[in-house]
Amino acid sequence: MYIISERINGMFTAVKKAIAERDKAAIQEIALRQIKGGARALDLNVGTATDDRIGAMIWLVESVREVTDATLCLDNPKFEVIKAGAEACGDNFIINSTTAKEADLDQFLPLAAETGANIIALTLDEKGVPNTAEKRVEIAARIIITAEASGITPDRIYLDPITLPINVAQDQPKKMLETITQVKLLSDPPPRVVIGLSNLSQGTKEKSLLSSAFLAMAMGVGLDAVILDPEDRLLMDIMITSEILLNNTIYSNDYLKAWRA
Ligand code: THG
Repeated sequence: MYIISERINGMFTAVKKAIAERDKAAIQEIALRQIKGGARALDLNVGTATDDRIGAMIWLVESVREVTDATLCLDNPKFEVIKAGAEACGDNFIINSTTAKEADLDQFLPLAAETGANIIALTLDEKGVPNTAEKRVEIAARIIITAEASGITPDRIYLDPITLPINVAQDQPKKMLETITQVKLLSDPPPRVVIGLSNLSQGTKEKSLLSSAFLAMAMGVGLDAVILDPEDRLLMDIMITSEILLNNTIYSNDYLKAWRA
């Protein structure tokens, strides 16, 4: 499983404050902790910390780059913010994200093509987030075809079936599992699939349990990557155990210890 850290996000009060005050050490400490926990990439999301999203994104990239070469996942809906982040990165970044809206694909796909970056694509279009798996798969197919025309092979696309909070959309997780199963059949090589796991448990009481159970299910139908907090011990234990059960890593009685080493 490709782990993307969710923690460098202006949604968190401490991060919001660090961005506003340009407290580099605070951001760098989170980055290093998340990598130690098992993150291979770091999602960078400035949130609402400042009106200057471009300046904040560049600052985040530069701050994190001082302490690690890990892949940076540039997370913003605005193309200008992603573009500025991409320039600050140079290489080794993921674009997070485009939608299937024509206006977005027209901007984000050429950036991915030019820079060679992998790109996350949300299965939503001008009509918003679809309510059915079928519609999401249809949008995914459109993304893959449009990307191929720009020279981006399906294995460079991380489709995101869009995770909604369980307390307002309880019918959605099952539809996401159906979507993941089906989009894997769309192309050869297949597209990859990523989810923002914590969206599921936003505003709920049993965050770790909800996240862990759903992660295991999503891995079972072919999830490739996940945005989460690797410092959540239960969640990571379930993730590592699921890798064992799917025969992705070799079993030993000390498999948890071995993975962490
Ligand atoms: N897909 C893609 N990118 C994404 C998401 C996605 N990026 C952002 C987000 N979703 C993933 N990151 C988070 C980070 C934190 C939380 C949820 C998703 C979160 N925070 C807690 C809450 O709201 O309850 C705590 C916040 C706080 O402490 O203030 O849940 O889906 N491609």
